[in-house]
Amino acid sequence: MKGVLFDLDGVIADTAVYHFQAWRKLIKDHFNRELPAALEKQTKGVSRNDSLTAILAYLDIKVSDAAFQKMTDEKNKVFRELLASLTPQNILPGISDLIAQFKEHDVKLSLASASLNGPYILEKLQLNSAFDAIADPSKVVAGKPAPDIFLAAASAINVEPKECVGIEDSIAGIKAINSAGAFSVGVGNKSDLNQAKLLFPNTSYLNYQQIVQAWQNFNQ
Ligand code: G16
Ligand code: MG
Repeated sequence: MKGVLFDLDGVIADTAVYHFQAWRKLIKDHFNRELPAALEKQTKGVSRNDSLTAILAYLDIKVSDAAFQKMTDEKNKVFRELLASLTPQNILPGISDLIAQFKEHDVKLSLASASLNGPYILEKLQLNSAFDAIADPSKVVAGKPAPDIFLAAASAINVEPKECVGIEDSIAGIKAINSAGAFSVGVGNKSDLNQAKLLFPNTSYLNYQQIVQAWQNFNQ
């Protein structure tokens, strides 16, 4: 195992809370409608545009392209305001230790987040220097569940996908890792992430030795 492809939201930090808070505010402000908590799952790991598409489909609302663009910009503005208070204390439990273990074993770290705010979030968490590369989601053709962002993240550290593990909390993300040909490590529950090759209930359980062992067994 030579590389690790990290999802950001839900794995490194719980920015999903801020994403959904920003979507809720946007929908309340524009349509005076509430979003059910269940919709959060559908926007997890999914690009900004695909998230709004899913939300509007749920609400059965159609908007013009210009209004759509305005709404995504507005959501991002609120999201960025919420991110301003982010500090290294927002790094999820177990992640700093796991990163240290990877680095100790010369495993390269690459970010495979759908978020265009990835570099800003890593900066706020003071994790920039830990990463060898950040794949640019604006340069990939198709978002998760397509494999593109994970392929880009592996390529950015010059490691073959099969020599990488990908760590994800979303259904779309696990599918993307599997299609990229990397070994998928899920963080979450089995009913959602049943396609993950290795699953941990939350980030505090992530364990370097277990990950390496499972990757080796899988590739034997
Ligand atoms: C994250 C979130 C998604 C969000 C997407 C795009 O993905 O899980 O909810 O819609 O990024 O974010 P932004 O609007 O900041 O570009 P990931 O891949 O880090 O889980
Ligand atoms: Mg995620």
